[in-house]
Amino acid sequence: MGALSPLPRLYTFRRCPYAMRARMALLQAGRDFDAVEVSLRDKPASLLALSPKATVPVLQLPDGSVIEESWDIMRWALAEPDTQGWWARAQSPANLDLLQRNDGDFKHHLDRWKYPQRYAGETLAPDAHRDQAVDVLLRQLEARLRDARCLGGATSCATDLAVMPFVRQFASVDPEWFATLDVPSVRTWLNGWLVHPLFTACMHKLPAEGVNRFPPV
Ligand SMILES: N[C@@H](CCC(=O)N[C@@H](CS)C(=O)NCC(=O)O)C(=O)O
Repeated sequence: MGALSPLPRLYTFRRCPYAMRARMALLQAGRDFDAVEVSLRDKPASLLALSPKATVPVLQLPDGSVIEESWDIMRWALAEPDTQGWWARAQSPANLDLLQRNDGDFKHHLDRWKYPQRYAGETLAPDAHRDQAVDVLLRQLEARLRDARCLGGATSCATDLAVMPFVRQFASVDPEWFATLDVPSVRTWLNGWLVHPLFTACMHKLPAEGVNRFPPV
């Protein structure tokens, strides 16, 4: 009997939105993978050796190569073969613009609203960051989702997976306030994702130690 070939290994952190998008992409593509749950306060030496910048997620492939950015992990998982078009649909200029807004200005304002103590001394008050976050991303999402069920149109795509964990985080800072915000289509989209099998599967709780097979959907 030949030796079993090793699986890709994902260094991940359950609550990290970048790691969530990578896990959902791997699960959607049906890629089997091992996972290491990383403590961000005590990163394992194996992660630091692979990736000195030491952010999660990081994917180590069986040939030894290392992918250090969540969007690149999504590309690896989804692009070849892209049988269901999840990657292709995410390449439209409008969707790449949403991704850039999400990872850029939205994330900037989200952090300053969610963790005001980390950004004491900034000129804008936390609520002003909250409102900026709405303007830079949620209004665009609302306009898109008013006309289509998801960001891939009728079927989801990598953009849905990439953006959803951050909108979830935004909504959970002050759920009562979010419930009153005039973005009903975004709320419907988010609520659909929160119970989606890909999302619930990606939130599987790994043991704190060791290399563990990540359960498929
Ligand atoms: N651009 C990176 C960002 C990843 C990132 O910033 N992840 C956070 C966790 S959510 C992290 O690892 N931070 C490093 C730390 O907290 O030490 C990606 O897309 O993968």
